Amino acid sequence: MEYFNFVKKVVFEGPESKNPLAYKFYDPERIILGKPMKEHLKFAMAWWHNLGADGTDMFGRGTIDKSFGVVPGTLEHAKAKVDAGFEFMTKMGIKYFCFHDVDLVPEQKDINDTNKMLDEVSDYIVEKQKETGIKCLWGTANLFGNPRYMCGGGTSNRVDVYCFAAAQIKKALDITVKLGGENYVFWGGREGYETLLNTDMGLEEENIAQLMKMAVEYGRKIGLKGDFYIEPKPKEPMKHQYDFDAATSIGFLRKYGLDKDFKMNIEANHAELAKHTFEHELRVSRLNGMLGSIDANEGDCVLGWDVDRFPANVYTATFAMLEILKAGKISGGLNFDAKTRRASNTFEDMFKAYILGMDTWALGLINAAKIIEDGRIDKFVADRYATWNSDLGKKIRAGECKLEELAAIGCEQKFFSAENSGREEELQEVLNSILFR
Ligand code: XUL
Ligand code: CO
Repeated sequence: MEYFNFVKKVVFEGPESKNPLAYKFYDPERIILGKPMKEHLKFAMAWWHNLGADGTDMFGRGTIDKSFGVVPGTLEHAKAKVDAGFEFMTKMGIKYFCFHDVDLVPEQKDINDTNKMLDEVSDYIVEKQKETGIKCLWGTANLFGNPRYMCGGGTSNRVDVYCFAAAQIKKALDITVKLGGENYVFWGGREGYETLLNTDMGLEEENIAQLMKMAVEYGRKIGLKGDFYIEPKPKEPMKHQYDFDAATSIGFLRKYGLDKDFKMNIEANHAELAKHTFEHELRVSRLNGMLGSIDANEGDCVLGWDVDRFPANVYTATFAMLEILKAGKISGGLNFDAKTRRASNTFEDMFKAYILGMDTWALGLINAAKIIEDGRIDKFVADRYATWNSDLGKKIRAGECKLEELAAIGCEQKFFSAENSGREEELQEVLNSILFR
């Protein structure tokens, strides 16, 4: 059965094209900085939004029919989603997908029944992978949807809930490895708290670290070779989430000796919720050798919550691609953890949304390469720190100075020279002239 008969294949037609179902900038074979675009941009489809999100919001029922012709909540529907997903990825030329356990099958009353369904549906996915060559970028367990996780999974106050979380993680790891999944994600939506009046923060953090350790041990035993990722988010659904941002998460990983196995999966909209820019989170991760993967979406500056819009902001994608290019190779890719708006309720909208996202990141890549090749911004930054290349600067950086010695030099200076402009406006103009020439 063909679900999306309005298009055979989405192909690159170039910026002049008026065809809404064609790429204007994403040209998979185009060489950028010595590598084809398709290698720079490992795009992935998020199973949950693309095959599951039906436009439901806090105020109203779904607007988008994702039944795919069968009754939702059945095994038949889970398989129809596989068919639709693989048709979508094949037509779009997307080579990867990401999933939560409960995206693949509806959660049953008894976890053993859910697990049996997962076995059957994952067998079916393996067949489709063999036919198409499509791979799994990462898998994860949903430890936030079911009411049992209302007080957390790995940070629950109850050991029985913690074991349930362990059972879901174990199975999600099994399925990730079975699907050849390259990496595994922890996103801690319920791993946080509402009030310290009822919370033992120290115990909760130690417990989730322990759960992560056990997950790494098991994952390595069954053959997961890639990275484990933490996906930081400051809040929503919880008021305080332990994985607030990259810096907090990296500190946590180092404290518990998890930093060799884990990296960051940075999501643009989560960075914004933490009042950071996306590129800030990427830079912090990169500088700590922890830039693993990306959830490519964006927020809305007028709204204060996680709206998971498809990325359209070319400046943001440009700054993000600069960080990725400077990181060199990352283990992950660009997962569109994004959903069409409630009123964009046709399957055509689904294709157009991914085309927008992929074209935006293609422009980001093209622009980032231009900025690197132009060199003016990198040179400005290097020059701005030139005094650190003096003998004194080198000596300080080598840890060979005492505070008294520097204080004496400081006191010799009669006044502060104000000739130290950061020239932000000039640099923004340089940026625009590189981007739009
Ligand atoms: C929620 C979110 C998740 C993770 C995976 O904000 O981003 O979908 O990406 O659990
Ligand atoms: Co995400």
